[in-house]
Amino acid sequence: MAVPEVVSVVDDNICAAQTTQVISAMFLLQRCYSAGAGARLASLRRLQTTSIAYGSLVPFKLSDIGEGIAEVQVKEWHVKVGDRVNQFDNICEVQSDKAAVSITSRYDGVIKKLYYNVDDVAKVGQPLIDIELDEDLEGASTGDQDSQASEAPKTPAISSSTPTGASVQQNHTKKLATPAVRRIAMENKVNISHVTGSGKDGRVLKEDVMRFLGQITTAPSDTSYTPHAASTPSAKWQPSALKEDQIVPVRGYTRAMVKSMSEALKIPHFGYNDEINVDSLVILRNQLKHVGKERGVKMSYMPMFIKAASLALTKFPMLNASADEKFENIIYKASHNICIAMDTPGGLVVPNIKNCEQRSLWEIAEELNRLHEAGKRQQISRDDLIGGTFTLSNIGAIGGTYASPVIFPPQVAIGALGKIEKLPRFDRDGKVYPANLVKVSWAADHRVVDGATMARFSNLWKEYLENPMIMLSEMR
Ligand code: CAO
Repeated sequence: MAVPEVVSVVDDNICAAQTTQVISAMFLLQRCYSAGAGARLASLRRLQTTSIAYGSLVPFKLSDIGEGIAEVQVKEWHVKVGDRVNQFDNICEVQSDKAAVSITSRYDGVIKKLYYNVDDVAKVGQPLIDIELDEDLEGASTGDQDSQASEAPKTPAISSSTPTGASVQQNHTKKLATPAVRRIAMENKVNISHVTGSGKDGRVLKEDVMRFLGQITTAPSDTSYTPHAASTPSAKWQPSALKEDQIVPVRGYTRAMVKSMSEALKIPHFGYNDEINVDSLVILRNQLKHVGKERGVKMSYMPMFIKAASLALTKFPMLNASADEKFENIIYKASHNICIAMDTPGGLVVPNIKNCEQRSLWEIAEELNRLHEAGKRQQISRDDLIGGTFTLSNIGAIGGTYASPVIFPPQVAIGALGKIEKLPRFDRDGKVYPANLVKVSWAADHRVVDGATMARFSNLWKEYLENPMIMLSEMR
């Protein structure tokens, strides 16, 4: 059972971002507008920028997308040679080993060349397309990454017929926004200084302007990235037998799995299994399920497994821990950020529910519902993916009894749950009855956790689940 690290990536080219690509712009800004970078970029603009004249051919490069990613796979082109594109138009979908991302144009012009075919690997820093520009771009660079990422303060000329023209122009220079966003604001006669920016350092994004205009009603998406349904083998699976060998490049989530699971294999795993009688839990869950319907919260067994784990972790902090790089210190984490292995249309994703130690069952259920829905739409935010401290994998939602879960580095423990099933067991009077049972398979890093500790932790977790009253009595 593999639980790969899956984190989001973004692309600088999404400077002219679509509504759903806000985070891309935010990441860009984070890099471009950090204190030191600002001055550096300003000087870069002065020294390196060129005025690109109407009809100039601009290579549109794949900028640094962070997270140490050097290449991406081109999944789909939305344009072909000869197509006219405007800023914000979707150019293509790319997939790194961590996430799928849309690339949008930051220029108006005509596509002159596509450098890659679908499924080719595109290198960061290399051109994706050539665009023949519609107009002069004072201050635009011919593809230099920093200049491209920098914000040339090219405020469009304001018509004197605009009543507030002068003040608008003045205010426009105060707010952080890309030229493209400024242009949208200007075209819609929006004073950008009146728009609340949801980007880094209050930067105004396209969606902020659209929200200001009432064209969208969603709240600013703070950390969401724009993943798209990654094409997985299951999505393309054809039930016909292969007539010849097929070569499938290792891409997307599989690549992330290769990395994190290779890392995980350095960990000496200790396994421990047990059986939990969930008769009482089944009754409790059925009751809460009905309450949940009224509250609009789906209460499955998972929130109970999670809360019980958090309560048990309070007494066994060494299982909610990670070692430092040289393995000289073990850090016991105060927060119980419990990761949930999630089967999504894009593959396995492992978001975490933050601070489970402070959350009620309902709050955990709400978070799980939110993540589950986001997972189905491939819209789990980066924040939800980072900072996990312990993992539970409910493979039993699909089937199975026991598993051999693989620790999700740098964590030190993981538990996998099998399917809850009715099996004959003895009651206290020695009579056979149909018991509700679930098997748990734990794995722990044997450098940090010994077998006895794992067993004691599991016993406590089991006690909470077999006697939910004890669990409830220990909740704050
Ligand atoms: N045994 C029996 N029934 C189960 C169950 C289990 N282990 N887990 C879930 N169910 C039931 C739920 O209670 C729910 O029942 P109702 O329809 O009566 O409410 C139903 O199955 C559907 O549950 P769910 O899957 O929608 O919700 P969940 O909160 O239990 O689980 C999630 C959410 C995301 C953990 C799960 O959907 C999932 O993706 N599991 C797969 C994890 C995985 O792939 N692990 C492998 C990782 S390594 O490659």
